[in-house]
Amino acid sequence: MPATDSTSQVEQLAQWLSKSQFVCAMTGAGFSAESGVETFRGPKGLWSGRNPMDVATPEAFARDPRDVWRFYIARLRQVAGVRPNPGHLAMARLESLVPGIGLITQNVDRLHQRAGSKEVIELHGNLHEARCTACPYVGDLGDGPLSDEPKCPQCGQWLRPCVVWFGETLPPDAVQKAKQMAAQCDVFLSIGTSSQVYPASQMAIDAHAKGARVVEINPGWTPLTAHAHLAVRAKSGQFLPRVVERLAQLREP
Ligand code: BJW
Ligand code: ZN
Repeated sequence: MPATDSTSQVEQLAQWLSKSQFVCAMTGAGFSAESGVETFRGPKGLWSGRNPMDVATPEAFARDPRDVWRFYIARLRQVAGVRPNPGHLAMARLESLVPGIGLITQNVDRLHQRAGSKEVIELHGNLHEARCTACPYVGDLGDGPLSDEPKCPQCGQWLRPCVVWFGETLPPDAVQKAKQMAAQCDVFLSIGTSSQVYPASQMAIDAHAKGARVVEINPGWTPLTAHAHLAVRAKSGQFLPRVVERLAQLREP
């Protein structure tokens, strides 16, 4: 029987983690929601009132780079003003409680790193760097570029955010590592993601096919829910710390 109430779900997941050699976690925008970072989809999402194709495609950038930069500068400032939430801290603590962990994120906010997670696979890039559209230059943006016309210090052409837009390929190293991790894990945690964006959405399905237990933590339903061995309808910043605390107890001699 699948666990349904939240205490038995905490126990179930802690038990599975305690028996795992390798755990894979895929996080999405909902993981940072309790830090105050807006999500993408849904009524209060970052994109409500805006068509994603106006800001998250290379075509949009080619059409109106200033508009796209205004969107990303606002995001960068928002992220600079928030902190990792209890979910991020619990994820960092989980590293010391399981033999191996692979943390894959679709988020561009670097909150996992700020919480202390050591190795984070960033599938969709990050908000904190910009790269040149014409030469190999990549630079740190600090807390945000001063203008909405950031240009390359080496060749004078437009810089663009180091994020992955629709229709662009993901960083090949990151995808390769993430796929390897998904293929070898005993438990795959899908947390705070709509599971709508490929190829990130495929990794839980691949892990499932390889025999991993798939666990979703999300207050809402997603296309993954029907495939999950355990679907937890809760906020990650509330649920994950309880699981990690219980796992720590199980680990005590
Ligand atoms: C909580 C919570 C709490 C709330 N606790 N949970 C048809 C047409 C065109 C393209 C395609 C197509 N079919 C497939 C594609 C490919 C496309 C794709 O998947 N599109 C789908 C939308 C259909 N993918 C791509 O283009 C990717 N590239 C690719 O496939 O290359 C090969 C290729 C090339 C050319 C053609 C075809 C293939 C690239 C994808 C790049 C995604 N980029 C973005 C923007 C990044 C930069 C930025 O940040 O601005 O990444 S889009 C956006 O979505 C962002 C996110 O990382 C990503 C996923 O969003 P996420 O994390 O799921 O957030 P939300 O807001 O959607 O959901 C939040 C969830 O949290 C909800 O479920 C809440 O319930 C939950 N939640 N509070 C836990 N407290
Ligand atoms: Zn340049």
